[in-house]
Amino acid sequence: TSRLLVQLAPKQAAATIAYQEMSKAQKKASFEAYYRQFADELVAELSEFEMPDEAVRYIKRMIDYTLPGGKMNRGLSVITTYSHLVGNRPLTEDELCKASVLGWCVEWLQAYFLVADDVMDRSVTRRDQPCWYLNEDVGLIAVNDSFILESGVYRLLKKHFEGDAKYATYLELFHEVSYQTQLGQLLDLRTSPEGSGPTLDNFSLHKHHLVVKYKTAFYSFYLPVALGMTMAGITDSKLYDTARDILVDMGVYFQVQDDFLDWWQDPEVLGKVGTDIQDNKCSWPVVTVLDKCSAADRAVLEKHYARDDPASVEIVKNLYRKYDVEGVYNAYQDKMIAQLTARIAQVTDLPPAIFTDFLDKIAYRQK
Ligand code: GPP
Ligand code: MG
Ligand code: MG
Ligand code: MG
Repeated sequence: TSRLLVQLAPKQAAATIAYQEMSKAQKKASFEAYYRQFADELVAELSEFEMPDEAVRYIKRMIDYTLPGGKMNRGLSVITTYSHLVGNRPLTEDELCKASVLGWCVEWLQAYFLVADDVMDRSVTRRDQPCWYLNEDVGLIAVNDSFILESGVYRLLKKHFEGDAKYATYLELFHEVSYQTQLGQLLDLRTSPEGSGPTLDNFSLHKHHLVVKYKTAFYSFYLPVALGMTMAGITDSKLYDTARDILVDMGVYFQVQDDFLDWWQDPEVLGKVGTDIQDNKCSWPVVTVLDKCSAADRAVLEKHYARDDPASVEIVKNLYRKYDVEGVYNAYQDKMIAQLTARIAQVTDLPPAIFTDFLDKIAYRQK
């Protein structure tokens, strides 16, 4: 710590920070401090858009409500990736700032998705508080707010990278990954049409894999690493392919966890109330049961899945217990972690720690 403080002290000189030597809490605190700076930058420039005070206050309140409070794994991974790629030497203040901009852009993108997703999923809570759209004066304005959050990504990129040789690559990455996520969200929603009752014939492990690969894996896992790689000056597309192959599968594992925790975990711990059963989602527990259940139990699911009624939800959960979804899940986790670890061990052209760090953050997670 003393070394860190000494290095941070002289503001004029290129201050250096041994990022890998910082504790988890220090990394988080540093990243959070940048949040205030970037949020304030976005709020400050609203005057250039002739926004009245009331609108400025609304936007500030909206971003302060929807951005902080998450685990920030995605954002932090940009910095970790970059740090590994430069050989874990101390980062300059400029490098740390740039990597933090990119990290917060991922968090801004995520806030945009989550605000919109909670409207579409009719969710109730997120990160231990009511979903943004449920605020009394918000409602469907949240749709436009999600667009404003998306624009935050491009405002921050413009402010910090316009003129930078990598600016176009950053833009391209955010555009590509956003489109993939929107396509995944389309599959998610079309596989669980509202008011139709269950659509079990559309559900399968294969369909589930496709949905989660697109709606979650690219933006949550590939994007942060690809940004760190771009910032480090990597241009060889083969290296991006290597990273994508591993990270997409890690992202699928992550969304399987999300689906499992949706019914299994205490909402107090999870910070959100699960709605997948009521929402007719093609989620991992239901496709796992469908894969092996009797015709009679399939008929029970036909009757009780996708019903917004606590008794029906309980009947579905009892089937999850009957078919030992928890046991299947535990075995799945062991298998995925072993497989990913083995694949990471074979990576020779990128620092394997990029991937092991990310995997360590999510392995056996409880929330
Ligand atoms: C998570 O699915 C998927 C997203 C957040 C992508 C949303 C994409 C858009 C284009 C809006 P989920 O609904 O299972 O997440 P959670 O359980 O956190 O609600
Ligand atoms: Mg949701
Ligand atoms: Mg959703
Ligand atoms: Mg979910």
